[in-house]
Amino acid sequence: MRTNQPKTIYLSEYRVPAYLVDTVDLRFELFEDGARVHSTLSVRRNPESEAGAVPLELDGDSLKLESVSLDGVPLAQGQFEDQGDRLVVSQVPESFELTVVTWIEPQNNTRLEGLYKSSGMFCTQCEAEGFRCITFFPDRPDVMSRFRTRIEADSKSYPVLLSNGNDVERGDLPDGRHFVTWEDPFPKPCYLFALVAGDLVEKRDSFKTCSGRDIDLRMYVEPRNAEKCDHAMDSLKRSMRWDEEVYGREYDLDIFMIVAVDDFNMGAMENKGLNIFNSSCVLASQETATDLAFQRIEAIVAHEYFHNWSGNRVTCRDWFQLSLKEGFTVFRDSCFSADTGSPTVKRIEDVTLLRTAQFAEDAGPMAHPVRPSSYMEISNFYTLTIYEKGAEVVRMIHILLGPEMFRKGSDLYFERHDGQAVTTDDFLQAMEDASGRDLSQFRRWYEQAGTPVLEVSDEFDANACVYRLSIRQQIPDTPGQTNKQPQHIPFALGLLGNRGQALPLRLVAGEVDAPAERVLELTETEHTFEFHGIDEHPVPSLLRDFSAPVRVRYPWSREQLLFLMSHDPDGFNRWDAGQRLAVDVIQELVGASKDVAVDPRLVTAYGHLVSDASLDQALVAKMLQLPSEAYLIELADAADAPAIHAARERVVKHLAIALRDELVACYRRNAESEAYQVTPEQIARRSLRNTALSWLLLINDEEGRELAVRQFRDADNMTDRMGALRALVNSDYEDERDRVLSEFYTRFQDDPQVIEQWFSVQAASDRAGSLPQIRALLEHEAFDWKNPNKVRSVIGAFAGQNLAEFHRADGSGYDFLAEQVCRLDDSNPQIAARLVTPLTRWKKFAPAYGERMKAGLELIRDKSGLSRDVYEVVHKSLAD
Ligand code: B3K
Ligand code: ZN
Repeated sequence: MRTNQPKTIYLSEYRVPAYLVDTVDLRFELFEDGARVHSTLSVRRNPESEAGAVPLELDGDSLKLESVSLDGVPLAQGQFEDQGDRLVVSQVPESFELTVVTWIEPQNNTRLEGLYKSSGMFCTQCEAEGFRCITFFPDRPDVMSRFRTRIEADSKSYPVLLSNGNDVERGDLPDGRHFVTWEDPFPKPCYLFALVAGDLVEKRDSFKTCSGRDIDLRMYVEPRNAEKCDHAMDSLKRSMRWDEEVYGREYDLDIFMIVAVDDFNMGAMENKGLNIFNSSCVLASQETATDLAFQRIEAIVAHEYFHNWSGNRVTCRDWFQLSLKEGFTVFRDSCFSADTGSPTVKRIEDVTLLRTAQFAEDAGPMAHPVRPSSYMEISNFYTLTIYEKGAEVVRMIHILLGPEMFRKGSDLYFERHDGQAVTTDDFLQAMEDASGRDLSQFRRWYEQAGTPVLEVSDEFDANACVYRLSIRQQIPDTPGQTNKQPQHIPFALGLLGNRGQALPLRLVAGEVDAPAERVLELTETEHTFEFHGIDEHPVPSLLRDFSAPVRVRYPWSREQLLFLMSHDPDGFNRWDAGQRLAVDVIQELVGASKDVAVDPRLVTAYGHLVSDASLDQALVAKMLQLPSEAYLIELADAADAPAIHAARERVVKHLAIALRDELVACYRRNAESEAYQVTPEQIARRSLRNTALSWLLLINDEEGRELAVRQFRDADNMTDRMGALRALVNSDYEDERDRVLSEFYTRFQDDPQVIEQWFSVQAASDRAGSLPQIRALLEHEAFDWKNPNKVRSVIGAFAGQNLAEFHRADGSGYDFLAEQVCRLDDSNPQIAARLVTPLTRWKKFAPAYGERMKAGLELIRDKSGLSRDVYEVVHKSLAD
């Protein structure tokens, strides 16, 4: 057991850097057995620091120091101290040049932080603290420097040598080697540094900016992926245009490059002018990528591109401010996706993720504010709270200020802070200054963790024609935070009359031209609003378009929900009413005897959705997806995952039996005839037919089986092929399951991104993903422990989606996960720490499960040499 507890870092201890680095001159000598990094820094004392003539301290991690010199003079032992994670030079002048030479071993770097090798190429990942694995440096985002980078490598194996900025020099060297020098004119923090060296093909395109400059767009991929770049390139150009039109932001360098890398810890990275992507988040073709993948790629390409302004030109002062760039950029990419596809569907997808996973995080042991005040390992704080809740917080500012004032605020923010490293407070200040609005109470969204709960009650006074709505907010305690103050919440609502008509919302009697929708601003613990001139008991449509990241409690009757499902003019709330109804019906059946019937009204409502082709099919496709098991668990008090799984499956089967003919008709109506395109209409059609298929297979329908087998064989795109595969894998047709799985593997075995999907469709299935089957997948020839995507597609999918199997009463799923986390902790702590997440939720489950989950955490806790990443997650989860 580890005795050395990792240190906690506090926001309150932030001090400006004692030294600044104006320029960095790097020279990389890349070899097969390692790399030598020569780094020359021009350093000067920070005039804003009160520290004075203190020793210079540079961060380092896993470096072999070869030499240090100051102003060209080698330092002798005693003039500097190599403390492993720190290089200290005790006597330094006010300004000087420091040259440090280090030796590193990218080929043995399995953590995938710093410089490492992936399928034969060199690449980097420096955010948050990876640059210190390359050379000694003040590795903090408020030190911004101009970088010049020379890369030297073997010409044959590494013909392509890339770094940030513009290539200013290239040439040959002795022994079949060559070099390229890159210069980035924009000062940047070292976390945005990037280097790539490999044998890659280049795909080129160009973009003319709003001011008429031509930008060279380049994608670099392995030769076998050359045909999978079009969608990302197209998404990039659309993002560039959108950021000009919506935010007035023009691209700044002359080149923009994207590189695809197979081994990557996350989705992608916004390095200045040289974005590096996980292959699965950038490569796509009709035959190999699903609609979901196409959409994800578009969103991630946009996200990384948008960071060029929200993140790179204006960056974070320290890592507590991470949501400054991440929340804002997620908000930006989400608006971009809404503008290019269906806004309602995009909103539904965002809210589904938020309510399922972020709310769970907010209610768990790792809950933290959007601007945390402490951490042990910053990699653990790239969370749904920082990203998704952070985006919701920016979205609320957009709602409160309105689009014009918001744009004024963002213009001011970019203009005021261009080239600076700033805080979330600076962002809010710019929004306040531009709009004249007071956001002081709103700041609590950044400071208080936990999901606010709004208890809504109402009464109708028929005599006075007044409808009263009372809203009480309460923010639950979270680790280290109690007695929270009320937050400033924009609450959008409408009222519907009993014919479905929208009622005018008169806040004072006799108000003329009252709107049918209002955004109420909640600032107190309790408010009561009176709506006048209402002559019937209305049905409230609350929190329209999910105007705030909160839980709303209101005692809707099933009749009211059915009514809202078909009448609410707010598409999001129509969907949400359907979800609430389905949740209510499923919850009633959890652990109940077979005598408790499935509410027939659900069948009627779903029958209408399946059959009425005049409805918005994109919305219908979403409405037909029943609430996920993960969401049902999140809503439960003492969750019993297998019982929830059984109840949910019972409802789907009931619907499928009752609507069998309608499902077949829906399938046939949505059969594809036109050429494949990723449009909202086509996506909806494919989604509908594949939902119909999966329901039919769940009830062992013979016609369904035939349709699925035919679709699997004949599909001209991965969405349909995968839809059929998934339906068959999750059916009781065992022979077909095995046959299609092996046919699929044979066909796509050379494509790692497709094989990831093949792994996860099995690992997420209660039919194909029992524990022995999961163990067999880990032994499969295509499985690779060093590849995070493979690890996620088997272990992550099992523990995150195959909930009935993972939560087996004997605890074997938990022990299995603990075992894999311990194994991965030695090679890749970031991935290991992520995989622990399902176990951290142990308090959410019925004690019989929770206690065993806790035992799994204890197994991990007792492993020797635990990484800081896993240490933090496990210890916080076990704390009382
Ligand atoms: N900024 C990166 C995330 C880096 C994560 C480091 N552990 C990707 C993004 O959010 O755009
Ligand atoms: Zn980001």
